[in-house]
Amino acid sequence: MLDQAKGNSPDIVIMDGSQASSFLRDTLTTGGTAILRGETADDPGLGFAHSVASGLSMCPRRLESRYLYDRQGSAIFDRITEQPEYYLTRTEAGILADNACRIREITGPVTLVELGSGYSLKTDHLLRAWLACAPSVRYIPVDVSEAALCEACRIICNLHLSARVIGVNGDYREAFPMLREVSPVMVVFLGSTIGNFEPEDESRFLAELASSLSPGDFFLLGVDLVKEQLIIESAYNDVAGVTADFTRNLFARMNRELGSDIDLSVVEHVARYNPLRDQVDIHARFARKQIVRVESLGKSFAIAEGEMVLTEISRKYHLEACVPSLEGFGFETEAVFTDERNWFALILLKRTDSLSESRERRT
Ligand code: SAH
Ligand code: AVI
Repeated sequence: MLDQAKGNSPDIVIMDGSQASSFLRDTLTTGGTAILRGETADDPGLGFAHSVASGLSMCPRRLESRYLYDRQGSAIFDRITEQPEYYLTRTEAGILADNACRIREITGPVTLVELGSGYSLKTDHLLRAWLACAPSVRYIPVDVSEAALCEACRIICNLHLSARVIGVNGDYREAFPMLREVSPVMVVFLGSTIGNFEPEDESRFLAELASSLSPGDFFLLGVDLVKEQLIIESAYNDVAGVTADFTRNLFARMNRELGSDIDLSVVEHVARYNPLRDQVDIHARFARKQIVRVESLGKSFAIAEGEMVLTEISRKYHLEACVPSLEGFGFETEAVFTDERNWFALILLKRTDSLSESRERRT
């Protein structure tokens, strides 16, 4: 649940390559909070328009999941995390609460960079562990959702007056060139958000991350583990219908930003677990034919009755395969923390001295 702490909104600064690093250094030493707006931040409409047009031209059609998170989408996701069926957030928060101090012992006083931070609610366990050992903490949350990022920065700075917080509004990769500047660092990627990548995108992401980190830097990764099908499928089909609202919001966003004119009552949420691929496939099923317009591009797409449009995948992991695979990208495992049911894992990795050896092992 979001904290309603009152306070000023952080300043928004438009980021431009070289300026970003001096701005980063200054703000991290003087304190306070600000948001850097990256090149991949969502401009009103255009990036989204091209992504939708490209996704609806595919066969089968599929949309990019990053666009699920506008102001409304982030707020709906926050409600998903409170649903009784959605065990992921609760379980990971428990692991963090139990192990944040141990993680800080291993890493020392590194800067925290969090990818896909959302409202940064679980991160508070880490921030508190860092502040229990030192008077200040440097925290850089990175998220495409400007609304969630601003809210997170505002709440953290009100709760922890000595925290130095710079939000980066844009794609995860926007933060990669900064990692050398702020090393020693721990990149934090929670929530099993890595599971929303296709396998080849995940590999590209891990390779780029490893080569952007300096030897000795840390990576803390949350992954949802393979378990009974019914438990996983229920998490994506909550009885209150909040996950269905989340899927539908992508089309509501198309109406708001692209003039798509979709009848939202025909958009059904379908989430099924595929045990052969260890992944949940989330589709929007169109109960009736629709013409979807993308006004700014002058394009229209006819979606047939019964057609399914893929909006998201959520992959689940086997620890025995996942840990060696991560090591193949140039990490060594420092610790693995799980809950008592083994439903979720937090893996603490350290960038090795050289990437070439691990590349050889991977190929
Ligand atoms: N880490 C939080 C939020 C997870 S939801 C938690 O564990 O609860 C996924 C978050 O990643 C959202 O806030 C979304 O806006 C962000 N996100 C999704 N795709 C992204 C991308 N390509 N680049 C940056 N942020 C992204
Ligand atoms: C952010 N991500 C890890 C969530 C998940 O579980 O895959 C997104 C989500 N989609 C529907 N429910 C939750």
